Amino acid sequence: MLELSSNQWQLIYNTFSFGLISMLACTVYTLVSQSRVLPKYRNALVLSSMVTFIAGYHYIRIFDSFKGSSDGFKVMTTGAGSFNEAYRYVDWLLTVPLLLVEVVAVLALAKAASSSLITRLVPAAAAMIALGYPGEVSADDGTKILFGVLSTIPFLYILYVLFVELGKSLERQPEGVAATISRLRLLLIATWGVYPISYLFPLLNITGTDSFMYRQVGYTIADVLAKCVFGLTIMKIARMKSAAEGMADSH
Ligand code: RET
Repeated sequence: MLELSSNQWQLIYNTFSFGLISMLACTVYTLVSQSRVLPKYRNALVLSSMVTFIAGYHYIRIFDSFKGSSDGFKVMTTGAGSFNEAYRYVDWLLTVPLLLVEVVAVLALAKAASSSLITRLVPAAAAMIALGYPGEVSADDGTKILFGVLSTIPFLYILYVLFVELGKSLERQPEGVAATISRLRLLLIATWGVYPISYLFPLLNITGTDSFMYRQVGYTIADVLAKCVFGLTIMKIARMKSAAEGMADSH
């Protein structure tokens, strides 16, 4: 049982509310903007809509779980009826592979190059999340370290593919697009870094109400950046490439 102050409790509540509506609004925006990009980039937008839709659903569940596990400003974190963190891992298991496919889709590379990237990135992303989960739920430091290290291996592999291998295809992108893709990768590294750092909290003995609050608020902000702002950047890239390929600007 964590006894939050009313400010802490309300900050978490409001942050979840903000996360939920950001996901829903972003889903609508990328869905209705389909015709603003060339057909070959539309799949990237569909993927972004799917990611934020799935996340919106999970924020409803997380929000419900937070209210259901609260008694006043006290939150139950263990035992029956406790706050359910597993929703986040289920969410990542679905959305992280989709986010990577989204990046590959917006590049619109030759079919062989896209398939090769996807068949390496998707299993690595799934392995990273699946291996992190047993460590996340374990109370034992040894188990946490073991699964943390195992999960870091596919994480580093994903970064290698994105930064080293994908870098080669950037040279063939139209002017201005390469710079936006570089910014997209920076956004990715800055936001994805939040998750393993927060995983380390219990190992560093950062526990209690403050750490609970920072974790929930931090995850939610990272999720909005990694899914919504990321999706909007993908859309910007798709529009720049569509324009470079002769699509008349609708505005
Ligand atoms: C875990 C376990 C500890 C080691 C590592 C992890 C990485 C998690 C990441 C999650 C990314 C989530 C995203 C969510 C959505 O928008 C599983 C915490 C490396 C990178 C991008």
